[in-house]
Amino acid sequence: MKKIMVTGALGQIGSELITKLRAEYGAENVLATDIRRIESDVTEAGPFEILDVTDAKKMHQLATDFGADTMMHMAALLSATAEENPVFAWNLNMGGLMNALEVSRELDMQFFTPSSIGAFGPSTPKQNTPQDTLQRPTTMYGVNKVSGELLCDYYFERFGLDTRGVRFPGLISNVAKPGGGTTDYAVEIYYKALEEGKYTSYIAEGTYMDMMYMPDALQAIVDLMEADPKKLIHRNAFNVTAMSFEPSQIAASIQKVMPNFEIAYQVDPVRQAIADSWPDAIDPTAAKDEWGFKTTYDLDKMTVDMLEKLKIKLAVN
Ligand code: AKB
Repeated sequence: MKKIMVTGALGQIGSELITKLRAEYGAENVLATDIRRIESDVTEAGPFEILDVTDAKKMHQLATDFGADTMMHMAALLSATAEENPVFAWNLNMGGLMNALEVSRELDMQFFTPSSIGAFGPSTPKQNTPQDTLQRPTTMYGVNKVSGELLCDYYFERFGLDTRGVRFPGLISNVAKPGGGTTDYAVEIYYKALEEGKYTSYIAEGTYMDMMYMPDALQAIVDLMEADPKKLIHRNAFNVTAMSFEPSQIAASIQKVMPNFEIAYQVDPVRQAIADSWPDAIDPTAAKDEWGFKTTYDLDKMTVDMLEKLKIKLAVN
């Protein structure tokens, strides 16, 4: 039985990953950690500890006391926030990752951390972006993600640590809101559709980015961690995606359910520049071939599910 320690457990991915892992492996086998405590299922339905990931000593202590054999390191600043404070982003994203890798090496744990489409840059092929290609990102977040991919590969090659990772696209979810990402518009739009019937997008019409619904993202993490290591040619990190769309297409998908929904545009130059530097659509073939990556939600199916779930959460008709 796995004993899994998760950092950043109250973040957008962590909040739902914890529930999924506790259902798969047993609540007592999943230790959720985060820098803050916000009462929720994450903190109440299983073990929870406060952890600042820059505190290597406490991370080591918690992992040892829990008897963890798997580390899922999710704590990180997203792209737009990292751009606002690059030095802090470097210290948190790289310092936290280094600590998590070292603790995992010392305790011989299996290791997962997400990379991102942000690991690509303007010189990367924009269409059908290959698994192995040019990675010269122009954002601090991207620099962190490429460095992280290299560092995780280094720990695998040098120390034999079982490191695995994916390059997540924008993740769309209805539990915890993302904070400080470039793709966040694709979550906000559903909230605003239900709350106000309209949305003003900070990303320009015609800007394509890869996206995926959270249930598919969580399944991808579990499937990759369970994959036969002999079949993995790559490790850090696999391209994964479910769909690529631009703002008017997600608006059109919402209009199929809410015909009066309206979209307008007021472009934020910082987040637009980040989006422009990322691929339009990445190629997940390596993930499919090496560990059977698959998705179940396309744009319209996701829209129906998002609106149904958010209606209940926001108590709107
Ligand atoms: C962001 O927009 O920063 C993230 C990501 C694609 O890594 N959602």
